[in-house]
Amino acid sequence: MAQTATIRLHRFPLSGHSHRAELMLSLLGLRAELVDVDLAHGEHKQPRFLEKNGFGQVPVLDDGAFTLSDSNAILVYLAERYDEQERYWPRDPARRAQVQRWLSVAAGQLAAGPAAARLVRVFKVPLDHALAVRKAHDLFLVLENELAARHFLVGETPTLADVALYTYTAHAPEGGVSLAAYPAIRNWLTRIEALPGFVPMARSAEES
Ligand SMILES: N[C@@H](CCC(=O)N[C@@H](CS)C(=O)NCC(=O)O)C(=O)O
Repeated sequence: MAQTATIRLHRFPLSGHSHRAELMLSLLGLRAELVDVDLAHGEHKQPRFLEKNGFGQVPVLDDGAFTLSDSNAILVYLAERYDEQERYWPRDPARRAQVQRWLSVAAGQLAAGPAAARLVRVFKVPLDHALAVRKAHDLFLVLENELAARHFLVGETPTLADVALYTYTAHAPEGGVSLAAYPAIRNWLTRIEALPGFVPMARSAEES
């Protein structure tokens, strides 16, 4: 479907969950207004924002009168509504289920591993850094193995799975998780960065 309403993405520029949604908008060639939410001053816990997302988290998408939170839900919505060729959220049941498998990994192992390690290093959130780093490497071993066999996570073309996993994997070094041992993952990141419409997330100062 062609875009008719104004799309707004409420985001934080260094949030990987926000970037995931921003990347999807851009890959689909959609025009979107990016609205920065001031997390440092608690704007996301104010009533006006909580009306949009009771969890008080970014990202939140407004598409005209429709409001949606949760980055993976936003990916599914954008693909369902605007990806007419069904490239990113394939109709075939087996492929779609494989994409869903990776969306679960994005909300599970990716969030508990590389994303959590980055929260500690970049935002000084008091989580167990050693545990998060261990979980990140457990995940990356599986990813490395799967990506050695194909170009993208579900076959030879990109899907929502790649969009969901990209940002926190690419920015894992900011959390002290090196990608040096994972050549297939690094090649996959390069392939995503070469897609028409790719937009990067700003890098934070922390990197090792
Ligand atoms: N499940 C949510 C997680 C979103 C999330 O963790 N957002 C973070 C920024 S990356 C946030 O808003 N944190 C502020 C808070 O939780 O108070 C999603 O996928 O959108």
